[in-house]
Amino acid sequence: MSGGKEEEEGIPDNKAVLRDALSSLDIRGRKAPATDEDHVTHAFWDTQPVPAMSESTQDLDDSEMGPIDCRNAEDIRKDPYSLPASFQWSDLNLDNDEEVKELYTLLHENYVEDGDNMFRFDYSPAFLRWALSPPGFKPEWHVGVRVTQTQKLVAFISCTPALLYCKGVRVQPKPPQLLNSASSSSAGGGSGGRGSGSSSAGGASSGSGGGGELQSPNGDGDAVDLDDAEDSNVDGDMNTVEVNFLCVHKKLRSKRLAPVLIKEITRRCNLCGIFQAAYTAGIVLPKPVACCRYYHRSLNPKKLIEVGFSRLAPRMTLTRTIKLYALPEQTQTPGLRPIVDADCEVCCQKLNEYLTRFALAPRFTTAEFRHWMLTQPDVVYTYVVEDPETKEITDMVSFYALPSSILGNDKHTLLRAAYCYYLFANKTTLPDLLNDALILSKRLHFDVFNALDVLENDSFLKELKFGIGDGHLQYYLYNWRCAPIKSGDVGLVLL
Ligand code: MYA
Repeated sequence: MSGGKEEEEGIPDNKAVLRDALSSLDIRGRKAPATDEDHVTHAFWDTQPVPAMSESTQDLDDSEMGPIDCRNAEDIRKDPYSLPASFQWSDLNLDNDEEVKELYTLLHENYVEDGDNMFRFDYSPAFLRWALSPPGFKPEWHVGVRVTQTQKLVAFISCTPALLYCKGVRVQPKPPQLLNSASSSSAGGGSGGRGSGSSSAGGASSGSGGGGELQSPNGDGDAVDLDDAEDSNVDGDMNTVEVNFLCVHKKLRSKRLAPVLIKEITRRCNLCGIFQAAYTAGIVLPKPVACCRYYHRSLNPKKLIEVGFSRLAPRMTLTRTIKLYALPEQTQTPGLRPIVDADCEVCCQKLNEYLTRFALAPRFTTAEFRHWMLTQPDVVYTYVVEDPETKEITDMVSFYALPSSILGNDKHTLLRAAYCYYLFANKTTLPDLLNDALILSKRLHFDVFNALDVLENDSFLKELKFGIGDGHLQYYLYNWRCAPIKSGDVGLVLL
């Protein structure tokens, strides 16, 4: 290792690494060349239990849906994957403020940027602690990589437990008796080879399984037993995880560190009997289960234009634009108020019930609901509508706070964005409910309100003057084969 800036930063000084990082950054800054994605090879993903890009999943019926690769926790390697020399694994303890700060700094400097490298997500320390510590979380699922000599945190991946349903079927490993009779497909889990395909798929939805500790999936593609959801995770016994915050320091990019992180977290989940996962990414990998779009509603158009987030529409002046996006001071729905702890049980039931309408959606226990929905300033905000006469909670809307650093702007450094999270509306119309969410976010000084075209969000986007974003968000399921899902049938929102 030589002296200079890199050493001060605690990262080995390696010109080739730096050159790789810069060239890959350069590429990320531009649109990917037009290419037939079906024929791109993926040295890592082609070894994983995910459908190949070339695999046609369009016509899969529900009986063919299910795990791609079936293994037992006992067959999983006990030792961590090897890291390149001079790096070591390091689980982050998020009870420790210093370690949260380290994660914050890694992501603040190296996490997701837009295609033009103008904005970078700036998840706050409080947000990260919230996002990574729901009921049933495991510290060993906060996987860090440090430079051994300096102990600098240079890479990270995490997952949190979740209960997910896909087309009425619980996303989980194949029940034991089906597993025993499964074909000898042994791919995935990071050790190479692809599952043999339909021979091992479909077990979970056959309706013939069940027994043992794994509950029989509800294979009717219709109603879902919510008691099942309640029971399943009281003690953290979840069957799926949501993977997030994969990040490699810019100076260590393109060195195939990401596959090692993914294999290691997969191994750790497999050892807990978890073989399926959900994740989202801006890029196309084998193989998206759904492709969603972000929409943006200007709250502070002047600032959004100044920082290059939006442009003045043709023939529009700034004054007219400000007027176009102006909102009332006060919310309009009678009975709208912040959620309180006592609302959680009934709201959780109503949200779970609402989520059964969607092909891919989670179910929450009351404890999880409390964690994810109770308002924490600058992290997450939830409001309910209480009928002024009956006192019944009829509707709920929530949004989370995810600012972005503004890169290279002299006047502004932070873009304050609210993101639409979970909601249900039994009485108020979605446009009315979301209009109030816009008013509340404006009052909380957010600059923009973002929403995906998931859930029934499509029903308010146009009316409330959302504009379509330029990126896509791909949804993925690991080790789960199923037909593609339309964005409006997605009921899952990842942070
Ligand atoms: S999405 C957010 C991802 N993070 C960022 O975009 C932050 C900025 N970028 C970076 O930090 C790096 O560029 C990353 C890649 C770390 C993304 N998801 O090490 P490499 C594949 C999955 O040389 P680097 C989120 O957090 C790529 O196709 N794979 O590349 C969800 C190639 O494989 P292949 C990705 O640029 C994460 C290989 O990595 C992604 O230095 C879900 C290249 O590796 C990506 N976003 O580092 C993870 N980007 O050759 C999957 C690149 O095959 C979870 N790659 O094409 C799977 C389930 C695990 C649990 C299972 C439990 C049962």
